[in-house]
This record gives sequence, C-alpha cells and structure tokens, in this order.
Amino acid sequence: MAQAVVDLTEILKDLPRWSSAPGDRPAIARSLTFADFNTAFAFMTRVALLAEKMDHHPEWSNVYNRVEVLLTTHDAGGVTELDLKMARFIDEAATALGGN
Ligand code: H2B
Repeated sequence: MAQAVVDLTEILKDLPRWSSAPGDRPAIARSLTFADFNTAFAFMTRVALLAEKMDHHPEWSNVYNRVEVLLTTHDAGGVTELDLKMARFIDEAATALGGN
C-alpha cells in the first residue's frame, strides 16, 4: 500500500539535525562528518543493511569522511514514515560511530 506523505514542517520539529532539501521535490537532508573514510563507510554499511531490509533507499554521496544524505519516498512523491524511520536510524548510527 502506498505510504502517506507527511507534513515536512511537522516532521522537522522532531528531527533537529535534518532540514528541508533544496530542489523541486519534498525531501529531508542531513550532512554527516566522521573521523575518517573507514568510519563513514561503516556508517553507510549500517544504513545500507537497513535500506535493503526496508526496501527503502537513501539518495546519498560520500567524499572521504563526509556523507550527504537525502531522504524521500519516490513512490509517494514526498516524505513518509519510511523516511522518518530511516532518519532516526541514521541519527542513532551516526552518534554510535562518533559522527556529527
Ligand atoms: N526507496 C525510496 N527512497 N523510495 C521508494 O519509493 C523506493 C525505494 N521504492 N526503494 C522501492 C525501492 C521500489 O522501487 C522497489 C521496486 O520496491
């Protein structure tokens, strides 16, 4: 079943590290920095495993110790509970790996 799109302003109140992504689609974004590439990639591995389990995938890029993440639900054309779940997991994984 299609996920319901949630109100961006409302969600962002619960996700202080995330912001509304620039561009023409509703999406949330967070930039993360880790100690080094190894830690950044460990973070990405954790998120990738969840993404496969959820069948819900981040749009992201990595340069050395930095990871840029954008979350949106393509099928719904906006941000849904799936993105919220992933954003919370990302926040936890980042903290666990000393990222910010
Ligand atoms: N990821 C995200 N972010 N949005 C989607 O709508 C989505 C996805 N759809 N991963 C999934 C895969 C879909 O393409 C497959 C066929 O289930």
